[in-house]
Amino acid sequence: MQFKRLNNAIVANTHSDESQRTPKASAKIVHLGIGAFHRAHQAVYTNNVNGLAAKAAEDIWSIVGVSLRSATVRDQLVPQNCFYNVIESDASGSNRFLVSAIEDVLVAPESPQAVLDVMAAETTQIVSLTVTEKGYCHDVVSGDLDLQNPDIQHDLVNLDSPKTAIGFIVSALKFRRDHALPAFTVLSCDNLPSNGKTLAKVVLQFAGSIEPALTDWIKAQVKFPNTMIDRIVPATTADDIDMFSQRYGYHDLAMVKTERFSQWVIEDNFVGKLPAWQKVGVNIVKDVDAYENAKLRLLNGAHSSLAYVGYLTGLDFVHQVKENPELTRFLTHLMKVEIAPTIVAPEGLDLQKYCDDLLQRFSNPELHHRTYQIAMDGSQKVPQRLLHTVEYKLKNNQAIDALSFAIAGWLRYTTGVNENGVAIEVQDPRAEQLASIYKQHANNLDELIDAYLSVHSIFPESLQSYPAFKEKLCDWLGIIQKLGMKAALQELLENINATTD
Ligand code: CS2
Repeated sequence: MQFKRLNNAIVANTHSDESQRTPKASAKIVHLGIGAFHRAHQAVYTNNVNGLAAKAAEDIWSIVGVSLRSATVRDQLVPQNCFYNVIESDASGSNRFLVSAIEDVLVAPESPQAVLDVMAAETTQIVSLTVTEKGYCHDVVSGDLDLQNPDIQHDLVNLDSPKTAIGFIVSALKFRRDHALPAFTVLSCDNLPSNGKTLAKVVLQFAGSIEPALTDWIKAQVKFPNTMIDRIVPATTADDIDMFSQRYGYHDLAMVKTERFSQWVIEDNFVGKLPAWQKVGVNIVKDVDAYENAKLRLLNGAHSSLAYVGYLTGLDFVHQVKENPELTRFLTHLMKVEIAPTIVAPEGLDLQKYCDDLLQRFSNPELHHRTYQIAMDGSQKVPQRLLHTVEYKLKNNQAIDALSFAIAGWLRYTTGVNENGVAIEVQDPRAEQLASIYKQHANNLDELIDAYLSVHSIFPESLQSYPAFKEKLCDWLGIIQKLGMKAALQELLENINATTD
């Protein structure tokens, strides 16, 4: 692949690049939520399939990315012909490569019809999503579509100009049904338990609200495979772009940085064609649950825990957390002693080694992965990342000190003020609700925890039958508030030692 430097931008200069991609592409993926994660993960696998296609009789696939909100990614990618670099690194160094699988980027609020047109086109075989937990517009505990969500209410009466991923999917599927076109596969790539099943539930509830017969067609024709996706992809910063341009001589506004590790496990449950992903390292299996459980509880559970505890001890980056001996002891105990025994490992996976590998991945100094980035949207993440594990432990009469410490750390974070009295900008759809609970009950810890636990779209009602959970949260939140996070962590570690000695 050759480039020329033009207007200080990265621009592919050969006809062969273009002819290798778009004109020959016989099938399309429409991807909703074209952020850094998609560009460093699914788009890379598809790009690798296209690389094979030159040698084997594989189809060339192209991706049409959709931004559901802002025009930023389109404005970065389209002037570069949608080409961009991925920089992979670990402790041994880094390398870069170019991705050319994306054909175009559409900005949904500018033209919802253009998005619907490409989703309705028969060449589109797969509609995939990385829209984060809150993009599913559901109650994370019950899994039900949130009919009070204003965007869902809008979409239910404006199917020709939807705002949400759910609205777009149902509208495009309805068009296909009405025009006797085949359905597409809907591929969730977000960190939700049984993400395909979760998505199917909200799509069917939405469809049922507009036309019950449509739900029957979707049930019969559409597939929603579950997936486990894994790659740590921090948000690209202006410094990353500058460093890249100094190192390689190209100003690539759409570059993404990531680790070398990458994993994708997909349930074998498709309608229509799929790229030859299994030839480029994707594991297509009968059942994804065990992989997803291990990843969500161990990687994401540890990530959220280290984000809150690390942020409140003044650490900005994940690798700094890993450099701190106390925090590492906390994490190791949390993962190996409290979380791992709740998981039935997928065949061939040694959970203790998996934990060691994760701790190693967290120590990657090249990534500059912000604790603040992971701390976002806790109300949407904590239930599946930590509370499912807590419930399992309580049912089995097992200790939950590190788990409840992490959850107390999250609650402390949502008060919106750090230990120096400086405001934290808590980015979470429930930030206001959690802050107002704190304001109302700040002087009475017992009442405060009761008020948090009564938010059943975060804390399942079933947790109320275990008084030990409330006691632990009261203990640890009280200690964190009284002593500060660092000293509270010391106390936790002494406590853990005393119980495991
Ligand atoms: C992280 C994830 O931001 C977060 O909440 O825990 O994005 C994590 O980096 C990925 O799931 C890793 O696969």
